[in-house]
Amino acid sequence: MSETIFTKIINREIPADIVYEDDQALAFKDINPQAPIHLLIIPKRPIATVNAIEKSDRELVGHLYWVAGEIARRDGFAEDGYRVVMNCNDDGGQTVYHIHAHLLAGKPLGWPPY
Ligand code: DGP
Repeated sequence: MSETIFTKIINREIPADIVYEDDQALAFKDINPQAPIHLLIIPKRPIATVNAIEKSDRELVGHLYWVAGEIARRDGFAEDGYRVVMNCNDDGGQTVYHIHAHLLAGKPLGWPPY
């Protein structure tokens, strides 16, 4: 797949406000926040869309959800609550083709999201 801006963030070629990193994942603040807390959690190994997640990727994708909970517990908003969501393709609102979990928190979030 072609490289996206998120690969440049992983490689520190462009700056980002990184809040978590381990061997498999990176989390950083969204440049256009939609909530008081809006983080993006990405795998270091790029996968273009949710459609491209393979069976062998299940542990990696599950890890992104574990990272979300870990950040929420660490930063003290786990009990208040939060949302973790991945957008897929045009109708899902995806603009960067390297899967990312949006972690939104810091206020009561509306549902449905339109
Ligand atoms: P989505 O629309 O689901 O593909 O979300 C992509 C998000 O990525 C969007 O909320 C804005 C964010 N974003 C795009 N470019 C950058 C960037 O260069 N830095 C950061 N921190 N976020 C970015």
